[in-house]
Amino acid sequence: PSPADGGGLPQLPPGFRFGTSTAAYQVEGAAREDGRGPSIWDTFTHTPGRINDGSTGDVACDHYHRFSEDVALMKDLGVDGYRLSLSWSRIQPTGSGPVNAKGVDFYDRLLDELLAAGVQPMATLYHWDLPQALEDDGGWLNRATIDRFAEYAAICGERFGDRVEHWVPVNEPNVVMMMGYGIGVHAPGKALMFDALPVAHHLLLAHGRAAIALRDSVPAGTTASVGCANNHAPMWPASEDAADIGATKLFDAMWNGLFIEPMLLGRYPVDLAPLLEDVVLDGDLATIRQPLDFYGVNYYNPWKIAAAGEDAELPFEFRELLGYPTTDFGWPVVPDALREWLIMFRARFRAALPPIYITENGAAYNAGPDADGVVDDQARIDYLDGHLRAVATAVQRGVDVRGYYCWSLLDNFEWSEGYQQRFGLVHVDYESQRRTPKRSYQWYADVIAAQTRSLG
Ligand code: PNW
Repeated sequence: PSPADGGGLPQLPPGFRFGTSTAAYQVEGAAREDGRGPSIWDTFTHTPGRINDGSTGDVACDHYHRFSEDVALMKDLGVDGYRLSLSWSRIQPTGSGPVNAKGVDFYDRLLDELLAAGVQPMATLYHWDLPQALEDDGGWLNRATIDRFAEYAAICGERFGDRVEHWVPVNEPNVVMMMGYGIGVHAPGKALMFDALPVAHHLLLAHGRAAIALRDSVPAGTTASVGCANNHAPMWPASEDAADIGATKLFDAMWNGLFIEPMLLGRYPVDLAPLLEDVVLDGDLATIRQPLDFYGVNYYNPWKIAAAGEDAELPFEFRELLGYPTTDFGWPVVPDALREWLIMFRARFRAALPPIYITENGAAYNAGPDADGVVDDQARIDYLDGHLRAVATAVQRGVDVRGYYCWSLLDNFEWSEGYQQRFGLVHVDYESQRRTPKRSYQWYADVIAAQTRSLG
């Protein structure tokens, strides 16, 4: 290893932002404290049979009470960015009406502590925890939810806009559409198949309306930097068969294009526009296409797609992508696909594309501390190393990537998997709430320290 390449560590350009990422329901706990109202994830996790290990986010990492310790971990790690999400039902317990002062206080204290530690906050307004009261009125199938979201966004802009560096209105609208409303493995647990498409349109409108509300509401003298955090996965056909290629194109349009095209170009992919005709009203596409200060990409792995059989419920099928290592979650590890995807994304959208941040990337490896208390997660180091190098190469090829937020700082509540999948740089013992930095934490600290040195 030569000093020029950071002693064998990935090297990113000067000023590149290194961070970590979490979400409120996955880490906070304190589900019924200080006036927080229930969200659809409280309802979902308390419904028997929904979560693989029967767990809930009631306590999670108890970050609500332990955030100082967690910010100290970030400071020691050397990151200068943290992507968190705000719990809507902590701020507005029923999703509308007056603000819960204690909920706002919590985020005040957290944001202040982050800034004092030299960590710039990126705040997501909606990381899947819709106030249950709004779900009772139809949730994201109801256009009125968008008005409530814009009001909530304005509250957040006004209260936190002096301290939040970057805003993300909606995390992964495609996952919400598919997992929450399409197949029902996430809250609110609806399996509507193609009838879930209106959810995509409403979440896109929520994104646009929140962008407007944030920009209008941040304190005088500040400007809101607004982006997105869209999950993108390269879609690879299972064979050269026309049917498989066709199914792959359709699924690619539903997972990727359905969100990219309206946000960046103000239109739906041609193949999907007819399916949305009834829900798209005049002016909607202009509302969705707000100028973005950055484009956030959550990347984990490519998917392999095949055409489904005749009487299947959906026209596509998901196949195992063979020939690659897999994480403990079974997800294939394909760093090159991130590099290729970023290069394709820039080539295709050019001037329409703002600077990119990788707003999530990481892997589940579930080992805990050994007899010496060491969490040896070399496989996570390899995953992160490969993906950071993929980003570095994309940057060298002209893709404007400004930062990388590793998912996740801590092991946490992994949605329908419960606590069984561990994505953290820091191990969490859920009995004692003890935090143990893993080897990957030290490795990430070394990567960050090596960048600082290369700045001279
Ligand atoms: C993302 N998929 O979820 C979320 O933003 C995080 O909250 C989550 O913990 C993390 O990735 C790891 O899962 C995803 O089906 C859920 O492709 C599903 C998919 C991707 C991301």
